[in-house]
Amino acid sequence: MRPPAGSAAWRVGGRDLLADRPFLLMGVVNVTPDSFSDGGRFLDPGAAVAQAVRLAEEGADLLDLGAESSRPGSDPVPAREEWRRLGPVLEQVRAALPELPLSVDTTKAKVARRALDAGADVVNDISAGRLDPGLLPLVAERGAALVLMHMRGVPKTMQEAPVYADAPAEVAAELAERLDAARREGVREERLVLDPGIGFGKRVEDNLALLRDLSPLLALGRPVLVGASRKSVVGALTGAGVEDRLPGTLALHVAAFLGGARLFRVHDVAAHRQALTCAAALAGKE
Ligand code: HH2
Repeated sequence: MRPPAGSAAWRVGGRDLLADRPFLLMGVVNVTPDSFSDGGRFLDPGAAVAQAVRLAEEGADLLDLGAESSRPGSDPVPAREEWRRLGPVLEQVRAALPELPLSVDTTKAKVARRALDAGADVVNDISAGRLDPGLLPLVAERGAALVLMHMRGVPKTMQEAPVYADAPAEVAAELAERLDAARREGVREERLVLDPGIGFGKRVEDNLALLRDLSPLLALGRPVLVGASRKSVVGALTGAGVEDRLPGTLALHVAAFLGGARLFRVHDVAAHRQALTCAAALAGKE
């Protein structure tokens, strides 16, 4: 029998990271020239490592390192270039923060393999194993943890004409199919997390519908991760520029937490720790 929605364990390495915490904060470190909010800021490995240490000090439970932007309209980066950016940063972050779980944001098995060799614990795949058939078998073989994120199509074209009649139900149905694919390839149930992919081929109303009703996703029995940090949905609702979207981000993430999400991919760790700690107390979820 499946555990009740929202109470599932998430095993990363030898630990259940959700065992004694109401929520987990995944701090974002983008080693890219073109990410929508922090592109170019941490391209230098030293700056990226300093940012990782800063986010850990602010209370990140794990870090997500990415070297390929997935903003709408972006082109894919060859694996060799992705690893050239990511490799040195991952190695230095692993050395500087030996205990902290590290996730690598990639769709490519080649990059994921090298990252796991260099000490990463989690693969965060925005394509949920669709873009590279080698990714799910690799994760299974290595016993890594895995985030399966929902996206229709690819970043280059995903915002061209997104259409949903019922985003929560459709996203859950499409992720259920990816969850089955991961299980079929041998990824262990307790290693898996699901993510509705806020901003990935969705209109503002679709993003709001997903954040408002996570129940179809939670019914799949795995913990849910949400990443609305600084995204265009906040800009569309408020007119705020990318650097000024923290208040809107916090509102969306608190709502998602109260709706059952347990993991949050964020650029601003300290502010989220304060907001979600208060929300957890309010909801009796400490
Ligand atoms: N969003 C982005 C990248 N990776 N992974 C998951 N699981 N969920 C998300 O919502 C998600 C993600 C996009 O944000 P960012 O990394 O800040 O920008 P860019 O893709 O431009 O590098």
